[in-house]
Amino acid sequence: MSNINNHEVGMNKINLAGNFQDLTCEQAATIQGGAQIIVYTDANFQGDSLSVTADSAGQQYQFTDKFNNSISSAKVISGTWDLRSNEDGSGVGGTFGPGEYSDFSTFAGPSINDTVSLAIAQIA
Ligand SMILES: [Ca+2]
Repeated sequence: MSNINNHEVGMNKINLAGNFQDLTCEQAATIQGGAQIIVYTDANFQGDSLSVTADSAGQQYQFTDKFNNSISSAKVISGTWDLRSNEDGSGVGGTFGPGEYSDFSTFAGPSINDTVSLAIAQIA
């Protein structure tokens, strides 16, 4: 758990708590189910893969070994994930909701291809 750069995370948590009673049971179950992202070292979901899960907002995962500075595609199964190039949460990065991201080298702005070192669960 970290407090780095997490004003947004904190606000999300407050909003979730405040709105909780308005959610349907199904929506609540989805949120309580946590966040999951699967990362791949190559584009198009190829190469080595790693599944990362979080059960609360703000949880961080630091990539090591062959996954550090190597991720080139990802699938966000649930939650929203902030991917950052530096281990302290700074640097280039992006926020990814549920979906498939087949090639990190094709996004607009500074490329995050082969740069990601940290994943932060924004909503879980
Ligand atoms: Ca790569």
